[in-house]
Amino acid sequence: MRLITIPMSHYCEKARWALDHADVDYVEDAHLQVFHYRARRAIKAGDFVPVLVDGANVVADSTAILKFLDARLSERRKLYPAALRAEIESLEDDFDENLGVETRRWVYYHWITQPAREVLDIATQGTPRWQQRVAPLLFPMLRIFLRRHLQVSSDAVAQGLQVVTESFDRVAERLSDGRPFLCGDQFTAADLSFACMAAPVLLPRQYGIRLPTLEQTPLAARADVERFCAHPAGQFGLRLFREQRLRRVTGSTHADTAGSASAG
Ligand SMILES: N[C@@H](CCC(=O)N[C@@H](CS)C(=O)NCC(=O)O)C(=O)O
Repeated sequence: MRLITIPMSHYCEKARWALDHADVDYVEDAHLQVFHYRARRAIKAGDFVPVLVDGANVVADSTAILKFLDARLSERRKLYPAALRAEIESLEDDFDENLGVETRRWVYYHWITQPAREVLDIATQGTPRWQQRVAPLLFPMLRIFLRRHLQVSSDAVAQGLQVVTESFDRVAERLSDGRPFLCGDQFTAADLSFACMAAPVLLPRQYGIRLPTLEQTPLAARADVERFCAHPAGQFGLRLFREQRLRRVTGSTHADTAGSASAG
């Protein structure tokens, strides 16, 4: 299988985690933002990554990829156990469409003004060497494009942080009866999705690529990371990464890749 990604994308991390959970051999076809359009267009796979290519099957969208992989899993490891499916789907949808959109906006807001070298050190992990070479030249244009494309402004980020906080509060409320996972005793797609969509404000060490440390995070963003990491839902997300984020050694489709991922 081949997974087309933007390596830092938390939707792509969701698909990577599911592939690792399913213990499937795959290669990651990683591209820097905007360069991914080329890879995706080549297989006519719609507008977004992640896209999973399995022979003739082309599966676009992280949720569709989880469901595609779920069919291979034993009952005990299923991400969508039948009895809980509706509840899991509704939580997953909420995390993907609300929490994930706002944590992504928050990341771009804080990182887009940072020096190109620091941003690209994280963003280009696992991408082809030619993309790593041209990225610094294109960075000023990329900055303008992404800020517009993702509607990054201080007002939108302030409103978004409210959405993130409310989502964390709802998760904490759900867990307050002592259940180990969002839907009870079993790790499901709801947990996996929450952990990934929350990851930008938690910076888990087990993420599929190396994320910046708190010390490498722009000053203005640190208080948010500290607050969300200390929140009971943040503690839960970090625990999921520690205990459930199994890693497989995966290849890359880019023989000429430099600086590929190492989560440490
Ligand atoms: N609902 C989609 C969202 C995926 C998504 O937003 N992917 C972003 C990367 S974070 C993307 O491909 N953006 C490209 C673009 O906006 O043109 C999923 O779960 O896969």
